[in-house]
Amino acid sequence: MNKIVILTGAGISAESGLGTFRDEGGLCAEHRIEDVATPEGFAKNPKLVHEFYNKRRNQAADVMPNAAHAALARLQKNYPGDVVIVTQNVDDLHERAGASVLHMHGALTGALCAACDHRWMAPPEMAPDDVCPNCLTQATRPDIVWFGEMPYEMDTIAGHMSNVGLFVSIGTSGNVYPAAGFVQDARMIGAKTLELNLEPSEGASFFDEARTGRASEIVPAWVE
Ligand code: BV8
Repeated sequence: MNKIVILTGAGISAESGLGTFRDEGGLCAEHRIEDVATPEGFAKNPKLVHEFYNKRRNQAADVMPNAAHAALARLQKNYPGDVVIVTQNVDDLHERAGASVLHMHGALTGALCAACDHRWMAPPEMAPDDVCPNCLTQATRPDIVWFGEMPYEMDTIAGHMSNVGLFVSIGTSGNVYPAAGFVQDARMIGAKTLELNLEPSEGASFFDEARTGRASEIVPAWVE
């Protein structure tokens, strides 16, 4: 019971300039989730989905990690092996701040072949007629976990959660499962739970403590 497990969502990257999903004018306002973040949507219109992720991949490459990403990387360095960061985000801002992170919903920097499961670094622009460098099939897709697909790293996450002493949720609305259920798993084994968010999330009532504010302010304050 000695691990700090931190779950982050789109809100931690908002102040770096990346859109969240459900806030005013967010990604959900631009596209229906069914059209751009499901396997069915990709099958129906792979060009639209590639364009959606190409735009986000290039936006993420153009922005910088903020003070919240930096504070979590510092915390991880100060407590080697005891601070686990699990992110729902598909940007690479945690890594670029120097943290190691588990991407449970995949990553914009990844490309995947649906035919042979080969993974490689995604080019800035992906297109439906791209060919897998391994099996040469035109079955490439962004290495992203869409709705209805099994999130990545679930066994590793469960292993860390079985030793969690403090669960911290940062910048997530608590709408998407199984991530939104982690706080209840933490409570079940007696961990302390803390929410750091701009406003109370859907799961706010499950947290022992909640601090509201902008991540770039309240996360460094909490880490210090
Ligand atoms: C699965 C990749 C099973 C795509 C994403 C149980 C109950 C109900 C539904 C389900 C359930 N179990 C499964 C489901 C279905 C579904 C689901 O949860 N649906 C919801 C909508 C009801 N879940 C799934 O399909 C998952 N798969 O369970 O598979 C299975 C089992 C066996 C075999 C096969 C399958 C897969 C879910 C993953 C979907 N992919 N992302 C992409 O990124 O394009 S989810 C997507 O939403 C992103 O990852 C995003 O991170 C995530 C969550 O959103 P948030 O990060 O919370 O962002 P949001 O905008 O909502 O909130 C931002 C927050 O930040 C706000 O609270 C705001 O106040 C705050 N904020 C804003 N600015 C700041 C700030 N905070 C601090 N500072 C600021 N400056």
